[in-house]
Amino acid sequence: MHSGTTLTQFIIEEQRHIAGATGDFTALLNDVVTAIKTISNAVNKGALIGVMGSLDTENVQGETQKKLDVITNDIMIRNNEWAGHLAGMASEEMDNVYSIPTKYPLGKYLLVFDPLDGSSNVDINISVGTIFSILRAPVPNRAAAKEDFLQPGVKQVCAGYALYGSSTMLVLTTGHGVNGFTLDRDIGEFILTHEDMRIPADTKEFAINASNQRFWEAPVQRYVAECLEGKTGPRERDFNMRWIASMVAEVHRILTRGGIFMYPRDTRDPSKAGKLRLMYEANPMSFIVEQAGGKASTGYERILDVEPTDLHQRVPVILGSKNEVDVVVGYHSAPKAE
Ligand code: P6P
Repeated sequence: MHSGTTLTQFIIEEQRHIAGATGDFTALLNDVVTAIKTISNAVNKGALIGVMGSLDTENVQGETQKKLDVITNDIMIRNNEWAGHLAGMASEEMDNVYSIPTKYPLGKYLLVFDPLDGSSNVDINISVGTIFSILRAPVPNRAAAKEDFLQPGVKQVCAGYALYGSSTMLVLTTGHGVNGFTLDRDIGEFILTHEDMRIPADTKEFAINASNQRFWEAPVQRYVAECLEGKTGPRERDFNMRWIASMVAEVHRILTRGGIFMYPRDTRDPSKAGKLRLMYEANPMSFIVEQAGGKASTGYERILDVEPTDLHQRVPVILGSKNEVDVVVGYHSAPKAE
């Protein structure tokens, strides 16, 4: 018999912190967790059950969909649509908001998610994840319209991610710190293994896709160049670099040992403002990072303060160890070099 606190126990205790939370929140989070366990099983079996490879369809982002993108999206929908806790759902894989079928009751929360982040890695067996964010519906028990989802990240009730790696982990916050749970497959329960996760204020490890270097804006060019200069440059220390191309894995590494992750604005398509999506990647991850003592900025403003204008809008992302994020943000407000 395990001695650790189970996620179920933890959620019930957490619910006491959330103003106005009733059993609804606990039951909703349990449904999300059931979906995550089901996704973990599908991802873990992989080729054994024929879920590898791509479809000949694209999602709203114009990205080719993996079979698992669609399968995991369906798992999130099917596990969360029926219980009466939600007024609607939104996903990276769906153009429009998902309306709860009329046969089911409506509830007071909104669930926003990226069902399988980093899915381009799934065929090469690199860690992927699920990212989710829970908001309050402006009008409970009424079918939510797209506008109801367009709330700044500071309004999130809960944010979390599942990491399908060497072990399956669930990391979440409800605004009172960050806690990590590891799936014990023998009993089908998540057990508290990483209590009160904190991001070190300083780091010597940066993460960015260096192949885009020629498209970065000047402040990011300057920051990365100084990292590469190491001891011989103005930062007077050597840096290490990582890039997994799976945001969930990058953020988990930063929560575990510090670091800074950047997917900056890119001059190729200024309208895109970067690659990562605000509502179901940047906002939930920023909530988690801030709750663990880190910082998350677009370079120009706190990510959690960004007022959304579209369900699938993108933002530049600079997050992680707060003193390092401050350096990059400082370069964004420094006078342009003559
Ligand atoms: P690139 C995965 O597709 C993702 O959305 C994030 O998980 C990841 O950090 C980023 O894109 C990787 O982007 O351009 O390096 O493939």
